Amino acid sequence: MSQEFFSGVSNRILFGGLESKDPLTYKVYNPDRIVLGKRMEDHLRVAVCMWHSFASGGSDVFGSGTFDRPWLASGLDPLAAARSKLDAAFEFFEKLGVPFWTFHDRDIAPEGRTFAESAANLDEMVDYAARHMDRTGVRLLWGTANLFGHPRYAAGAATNPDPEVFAYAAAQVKLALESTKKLDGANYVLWGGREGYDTLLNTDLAHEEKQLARFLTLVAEHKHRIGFKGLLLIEPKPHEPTKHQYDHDSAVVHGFLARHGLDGEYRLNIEANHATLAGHSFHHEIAYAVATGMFGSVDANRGDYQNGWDTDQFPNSVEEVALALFEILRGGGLSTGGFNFDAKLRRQSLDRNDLFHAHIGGIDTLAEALLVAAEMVERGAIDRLRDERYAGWTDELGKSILSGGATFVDLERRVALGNIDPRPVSGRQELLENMVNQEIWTAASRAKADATAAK
Ligand code: XLS
Ligand code: NI
Ligand code: NI
Repeated sequence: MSQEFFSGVSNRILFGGLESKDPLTYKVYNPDRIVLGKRMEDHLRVAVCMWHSFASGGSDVFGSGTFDRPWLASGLDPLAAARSKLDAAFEFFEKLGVPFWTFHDRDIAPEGRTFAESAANLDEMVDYAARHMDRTGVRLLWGTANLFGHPRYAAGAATNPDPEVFAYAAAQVKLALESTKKLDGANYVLWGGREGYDTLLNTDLAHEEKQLARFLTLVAEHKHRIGFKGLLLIEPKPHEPTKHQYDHDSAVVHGFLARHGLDGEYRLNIEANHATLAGHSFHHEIAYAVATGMFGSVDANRGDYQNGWDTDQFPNSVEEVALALFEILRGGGLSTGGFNFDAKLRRQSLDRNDLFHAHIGGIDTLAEALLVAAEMVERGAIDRLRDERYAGWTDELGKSILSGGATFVDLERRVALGNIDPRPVSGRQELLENMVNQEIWTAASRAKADATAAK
């Protein structure tokens, strides 16, 4: 056993219930609790991310890292440091009791002086991670490649004006995909990174679109060639790091994929904060993906409504997550996807235990939101009002329109005959909003009653 890093937490974090005075317990998350016939853990499929939680030091544009992450110190042997980072990470996953983790290739293995050296580093660290996974039972939700950190990708990876950069990125994704397969990953993620532009004055949009489509086609081809069974996921984001990112939001990505015949190969990995940045609600992005059959997985961080950048905070709004989960449950739930915490501590959160508090709060928020969403589904009142609103479409008129049977000529004739005279009806928005709040308050008081009964 390697050196213990999180020595302030000696045991696994357990369910303590609402009355628990111990901040290092789950207040709501109870992995074995059955919700709509399924274990809570299997509904949520929570994953911890290497990137923000272990690979970043807490630097921002005004200052260097603040976090106590000794494996990031300068002058260490890069592979020894990479091993300590994974040791600490797996100690954390195990103590937190989560079923999954996620990584970028460069999060777990240092970039070497040559491509061959980077490849060898990755190979070695993938084997090292595999041993930790076997030992702990923690599984891989997704792997991905970092195609944005190195200066060679300053003008993009797949959409770089230089085909040599395209080739380099392809080689890197090939290895990251193969590594994900080796670790039995449930999905592989592509976030655009620097696929976008800073100024149109130097950018050939049509050419870059062709390049990106080619790249995504090659990824899908290689997935099939190696027999990777997981889903390929694209993560939309409207801007940052580039002024405009091609994968702006769910609908834009869906349109792009459909335009290039790739919508059967990819699903969406939706990040709450990216929805905020796109001027959408998280609810909208999830609902769009579910409605179009494009839903895959969730990056569960939240943004800040005053800041225009990706603040990647841990989720803490039950309402926001409950609305998203309501759509996910109605769509049949998560299959290979999960909820990963692509979220980071604030720069002043310096204690080792802060990483626990952040994840415990985020996981409890998901758990409470799941209870609310499950109630909304079970009670069915919101669905009934929605169905009522569309009831006309099940009548003869609605059916003949949708089946293509009725032309404009037919419709004009019917209206002119005077037997069509629509009357506006209420959209009942306030009533529906009250019903959501009622579920939130009910779930809260039920949890309180559970806690009292347990005493
Ligand atoms: C950055 C993205 C990134 C992806 C994985 O904003 O959220 O973290 O999730 O590359
Ligand atoms: Ni993000
Ligand atoms: Ni993300």
